[in-house]
Amino acid sequence: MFRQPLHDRGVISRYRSFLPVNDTTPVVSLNEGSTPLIHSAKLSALTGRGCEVFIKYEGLNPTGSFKDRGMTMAMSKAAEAGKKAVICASTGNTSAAAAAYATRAGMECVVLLPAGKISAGKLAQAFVYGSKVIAIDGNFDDALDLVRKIGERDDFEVVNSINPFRIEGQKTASFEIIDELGDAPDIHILPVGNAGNITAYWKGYEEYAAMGKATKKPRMTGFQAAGSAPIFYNKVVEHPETVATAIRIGNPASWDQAKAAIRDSKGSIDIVTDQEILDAQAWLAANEGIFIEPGSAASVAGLLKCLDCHREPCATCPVRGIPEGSTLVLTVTGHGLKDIDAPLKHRSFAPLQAANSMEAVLHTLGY
Ligand code: AN7
Repeated sequence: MFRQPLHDRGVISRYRSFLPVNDTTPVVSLNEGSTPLIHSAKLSALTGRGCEVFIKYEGLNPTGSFKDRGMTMAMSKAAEAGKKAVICASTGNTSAAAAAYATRAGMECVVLLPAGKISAGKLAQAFVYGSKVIAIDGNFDDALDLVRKIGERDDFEVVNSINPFRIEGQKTASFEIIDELGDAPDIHILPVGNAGNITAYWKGYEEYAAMGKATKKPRMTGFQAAGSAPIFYNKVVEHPETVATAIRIGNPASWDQAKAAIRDSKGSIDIVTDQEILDAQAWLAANEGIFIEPGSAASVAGLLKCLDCHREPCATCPVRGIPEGSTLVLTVTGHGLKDIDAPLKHRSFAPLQAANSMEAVLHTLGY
């Protein structure tokens, strides 16, 4: 029986022929990808009409988010080019991935973060993986502007998703979904921030379909946080705000590509409120045992919103009017443990109190 070498199990190894690498590219990997595609019986039932809903759980990547898929490519190509240092702006997950993969590659990593707007878990990751962390007095969009300028120098390779190799790596998520389902889904729902991921997924779906590996392509359906929804409102948001700090972005780098993906796939873009995001996060954890961060919950919140919607007809709705038996995939992009403050702040989770005895514990439980 063929066994893949232990040291070579990431997305570059799995999808080498679909990626811009060659035999001399040093592969920088943490065995990312191959994340679970989990069937949700409850969401399927809620959707009705024999539809099947699957959750692509990207929080199970090595640094806890989908960013690892793009980072293995960006870092491998930076290593191939002989770069010694990388830089990125981040709402927290890109910086976590960049920090880990740069360490793996033996490179220096500099991350620019919006001060005070990064979850503690993600900030801790940037530090413990050994990157240089700079908090700027501005938001993510300001940080990305700075990174673009610094990237014009030769010293640093930019590893934000304006680096095309990031998109290449991230498109492998679509390949995995098609490989597992045997075809593309009818609808793909995902959160949108800087819009690199929706761009990458669409690229993956298009490429696999062009190669005959899928008979169809899904409608790409993005959800932004209501306070940070530039694509939905078709206008830069100067001061984006949302509890979902991962997608607190007012001027997405891949804006045009995201619009093209939505247009070409007959998809849509819509918004969800912070309350809908937090409710969806709680719902998925309590109903399906999947704990995701608030930014990720935008996709689940979006589906729940559409199922509950009574606007008729609703131009942006990805769900109503879909044919019976459709397949939906929701990407949930980051692990819930990344940001435990958000759910703890918005709901009280005080433990029941009991004395240190079996009788007291049973009594507290009402037995
Ligand atoms: C959990 O880390 O932009 O639309 O700097 O962390 O591809 O930007 C994170 C984005 C969704 C949005 N879910 O993806 C960053 C950053 C989570 C995220 C998104 C992000 P894009």
